[in-house]
Amino acid sequence: MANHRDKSAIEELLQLYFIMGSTNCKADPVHVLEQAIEGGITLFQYREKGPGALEGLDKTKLAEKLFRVCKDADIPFIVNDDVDLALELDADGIHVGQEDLAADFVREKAGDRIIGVSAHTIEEAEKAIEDGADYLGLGPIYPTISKDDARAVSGLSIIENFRKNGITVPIVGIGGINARNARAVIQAGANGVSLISAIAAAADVKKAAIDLKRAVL
Ligand code: 3NM
Repeated sequence: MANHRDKSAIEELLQLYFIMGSTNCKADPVHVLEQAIEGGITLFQYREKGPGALEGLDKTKLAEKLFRVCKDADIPFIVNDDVDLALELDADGIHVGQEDLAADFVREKAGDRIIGVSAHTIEEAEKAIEDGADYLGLGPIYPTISKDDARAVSGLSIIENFRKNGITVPIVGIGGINARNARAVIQAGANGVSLISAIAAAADVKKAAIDLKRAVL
């Protein structure tokens, strides 16, 4: 596992952060990930959640395949909300939401791996940073179809408010982001955009990633 935990390194990794699991893909997830990497994603999160998600050995097997694709391409691999899987794979990081494991517990287990935390309020952000988070995920910025229990849409103002309140850690926006609205997320103060459907459900995955990369750079 390489050490990516330097702040400026994380800011760069967050630029185009692709998240997916088997239920988000129209095609074979391995192919989708390969195409997304060819299109220029900078970071990947394996998020096997929601109705129909793989469990147990099936989840582990897909994780191993996707991990291998990332390793071969030198793209860091983050696991959503599953510390044991992250440790088993020797993944580069773990992302947790407010309803998942506490970040300080994850930091204890995860050692020097990247830890991302979803935050919705300044208090949650400050706690996450104190607990050892390397970056914050803020959203949903726009309406999303990819998370059943998503909170109310926050709009761009959540990012602007966090920056105004002195939150300087790397921030990535999430929720309903696509090539048309991604630039605004960066302009509001985020270091990057994270997204599922704009890439995973695209008819041409590689082109979708290329278009998004152009929008954020
Ligand atoms: N977390 P899409 S929104 C995984 O608000 C996730 O914390 C969110 O998918 C949050 O890019 C979301 O398809 C789904 O909208 C993002």
